[in-house]
This record gives sequence, structure tokens and C-alpha cells, in this order.
Amino acid sequence: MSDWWRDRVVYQIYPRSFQDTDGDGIGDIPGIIAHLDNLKDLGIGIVWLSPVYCSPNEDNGYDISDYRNINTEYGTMDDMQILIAEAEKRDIKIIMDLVINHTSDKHEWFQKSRKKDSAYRDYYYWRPGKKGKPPNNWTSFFAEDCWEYDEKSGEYYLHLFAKGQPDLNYYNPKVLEEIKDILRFWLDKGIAGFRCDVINIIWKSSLEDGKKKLALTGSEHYISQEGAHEILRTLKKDVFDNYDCFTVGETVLVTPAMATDLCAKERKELDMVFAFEHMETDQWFVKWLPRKFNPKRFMKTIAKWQTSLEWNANYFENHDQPRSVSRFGDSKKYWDVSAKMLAAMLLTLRGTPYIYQGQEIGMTDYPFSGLDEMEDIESHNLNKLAKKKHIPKWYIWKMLMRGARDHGHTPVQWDSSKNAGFTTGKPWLAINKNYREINMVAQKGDENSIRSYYKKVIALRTDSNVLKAGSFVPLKISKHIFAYKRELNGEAITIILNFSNRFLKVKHNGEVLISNYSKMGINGILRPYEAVILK
Ligand code: TEU
Repeated sequence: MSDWWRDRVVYQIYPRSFQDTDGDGIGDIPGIIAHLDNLKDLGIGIVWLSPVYCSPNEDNGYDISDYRNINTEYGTMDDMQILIAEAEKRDIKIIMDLVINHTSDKHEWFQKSRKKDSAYRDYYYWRPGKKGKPPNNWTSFFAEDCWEYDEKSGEYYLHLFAKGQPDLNYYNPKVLEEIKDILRFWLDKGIAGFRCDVINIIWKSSLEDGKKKLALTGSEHYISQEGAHEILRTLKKDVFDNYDCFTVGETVLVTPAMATDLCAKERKELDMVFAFEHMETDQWFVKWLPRKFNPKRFMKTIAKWQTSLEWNANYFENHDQPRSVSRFGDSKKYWDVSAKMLAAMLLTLRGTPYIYQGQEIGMTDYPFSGLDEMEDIESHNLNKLAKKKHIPKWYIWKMLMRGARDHGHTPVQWDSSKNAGFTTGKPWLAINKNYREINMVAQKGDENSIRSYYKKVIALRTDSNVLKAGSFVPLKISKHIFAYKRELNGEAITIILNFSNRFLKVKHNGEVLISNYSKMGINGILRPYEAVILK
């Protein structure tokens, strides 16, 4: 079986915000089917679907109550089958989100587990408290305690995320068997792999107190433990190896060494991982503490990962992150060229590129005016915690504006009609007012648009073995310039990026394959946010 996932470009769909077809204000699977031709036209080869399984939506689908059924908001299993078949007709593979660190507390297993004498008790972590306090001092990813007391059984259960997301206990071998069955269920339906949610934290090597930290106290007991590696090897051997599929792990707090252990070919665990370090270069310790974006720090981190790992899963956006053009580019004066420059970089690094819905048209952060406009549980929890800690209101707002995941959740802007063509009903989350200027239809018809640029660079990559498989050689990282070469069998492609709003002098000889300015810059001088790809 070939490593086809190395040659394709992935597009992430957050179904809730993609396209509504039944007027309930929530995106659905028929809406995805309706846009498959659009994705094909862009040059997409793989679609990653954020969760569409049954869920009470405490964390928008990342709290699964039934792994074998589709959330009725999104459609039916028939819709899902049609989606897989229609995608296949267009040679687009579908991967699903695999959320197995936790389930929803509404999942049947947990409902049964709550009863103390049940055979399901050990599917989760239940522990008695310590002198009226939780079993340990760990804190959750969502700015709260990570133990919830259950009156009935007199014990606490562990939840590293929201209360409604109890952690599964992999010390019980039955749990892994259940998961294997679920994987086979979906792979048999024609799914081509999984994006594995927080997969490097599924094994807790002990439940002892953690060293006190600003965030995530206790994480030394569950980040990339040997137990997680073992589980991954088992899943690969017993399930994944029997299918033509691939896995990308979402791996929190990993170093390049840890990531290598998770995805080096010979270890037979995952095919690639999403690391976070480059996305943390504009924060202090946690994402809620914003730090001025420093291109050099960003580029250096990218170069470090490019040269440390054999293969990377490259991304600048996803459903947990603000919009990249607002963050790493200039969404005001240089919106167009800075979005294109980021596209050039994403698509020419070594690794599999992941585009998040709306990124290809340069969607921007949302100008929220208050917490009541935000839906995300993480933002609401952060607000509660920060208030408790007496952090001034204005600073809490600054934190929220920087970190709110809802920036990436506002509905996709399809056209300039009412509600940006997303829904005929009331959208579940506000639509960015800039949809009349920033939308898909307008950009599809304009050969100089951001979307057309994405399309061009995707095509260039798809046709180029150098860009698909070549080595990454850093050439220059200065305050604002990032230059690197991709090389394969004596052939080379050079990429030069200007991360500033100034004209900068950089020698670039060679045939220009693509520049993000419609008319070429002056040879040797890069215009603001210019990207050139040279042969
Ligand atoms: O995210 C894991 C994770 O680390 C999140 O906490 C994320 O980085 C967060 O925004 C940090 O502040 C995954 C999913 O991508 C996310 O959507 C889920 O909420 C989470 O797991 C729980 O399943």
C-alpha cells in the first residue's frame, strides 16, 4: 500500500459551520455533499470531518454519546454513506475525527458506569476523594477542576476536559476492544483514516498529584506515556494495518523527540502528528496570555520541526484556533497578499498540508463585542475562572479575544446573499459582517483571489515531486524573511517569503513559478508580504 496521504492536500470541515441545507441554522452532511465539487475544483484530496457522531454538544461533538450513529442535526447514516460514495467518485478520501480519550457523560457506557456495581464501572476513572477534596490536584484543559463528584456513588470521576467528557480508563482491556470495533465499523464503511483527538494523553501512568503549574497541573502523568504508545501500536497492528488508511494524531505538548516516537515509520504507531509549538509562539505559557507575533520566532519553530521530523502535518488553522490571516498576517491593509503568503508557505513545506474551512478565502477573526456572542464552553469556563481570580474585566476580554475558539467557528462565507449563503434560518453562531467582501463565490470567479491562489499552489504542489517529497533546506531566517529550498534528485524549488509590510531586498534569481502579486515584483526586491516560488 502506498503512502497516498503524503501526496494529497487535506481540507478540514467543521460540519456545524460549513453549510446548512434544512434551515435550522446548523450545517449538515447534505451541505458537505453539495460542496464536494468546490473542493475538487480547489484540488483537495482528503477531507477531515470534525465529529458528526451523536453528541449532546457540550463541546460541539467532541463529547460523543454514540460512536455508531450520526447526530440528527447533521443528517442520517444514509447521508453519511452518500457522502463517502460521492467523495469517492471525485477521488476524495474522507477521514473522521476519533475522540477516544473521553466520551460524553450521556454515552451508554458512562450511564451504566455511574452505577457502582455495574460491569461498566471500570470503563472510566472513579476514585474516592481525599478528606472531602478531589482525588488529586490536577486541572483540566478547560479552566476548571478535572474531578466531578457523583453524589450517588460517593466517588469522583476524572475529566481532563469538560464535566460532560469523562476520561476512558484504558487499564480496563475491554475499553480498547470496544474502540477497535468502532474503528472497524467506520473503516468498513469506506472511511480512509482518522484524526485522533488528544491521542497522546489517553494513558495516565499514575493519578498522583502533579507539580503545581500555571496550567495543566498533573500533565507529567499523562503526556506521551509509554502506555499510549502501546495502545497505538496495538490499534495499528490489530486494525489499521488491515485497511488502506492513515492516522494523524493531535498531540498536545509534544517536543520533536516525543513526536518522532509517535510517528516514526518503524515504530508503527501513527502516520503523522499535529504539533502545537509553532501555534504557541504568540503566547506566554498558555494561549490566554497573548504575546506579540514575532515572525522570526514563528519561522524558526517551523524550521526546527521541518528539520527534526521526517514528515509533518502542517497547519496554521483549525477549529481550535483563531484565523491565521488575522494572527500571522495583516487582515487589514495586506489581507489579500498576507493570506496568500501564508498559503504559499503552508503548501510548500515538507509534509501533508491541512487547510481549515474558510482559510482558502482568507476568513478573518470575528469582532466579538461580548461574551454573550460566544458559544464555546472553553471561553465561558475561562471567564468564570478569571473572574474568580479577580483578573480585571478588560484583561479577561483581551484574553478571550485572543483565545476564543469561536473565531474559527463562524459559518463559512459562501456568497453575498443573506447569511452569507450559509443558511436560510438563524445561524447558530454569528456570521462575520465582512461576508459581502470575503466570500467563496466572489473569489471563485476572480483569478487573482486568495482562493485562486490556493488553487494554483495546490496544483503546483500536486504536479511537483519536489514539493511533495523533496527535502526541506532552510536558507535564510531573518527578522522578516523566510527562505528555504525543497530538493529532490538534484532538482530544487526555492521559496522566499516576506513576513512584513515593507519592501525588502532579497536576491532571487531563477524562474518565478508563482508570486502572490498578480504582477511580478521587481527582481531582487520583495514587496510587502510577497511570496515567490522559484525554480
Ligand atoms: O483539542 C485538544 C486541546 O488541546 C484543546 O484543549 C485545544 O487545544 C484548546 O483549544 C486549547 O485551549 C481537542 C479538540 O481539537 C478540541 O476541539 C476538543 O475540545 C478537545 O480535544 C476535547 O475533545
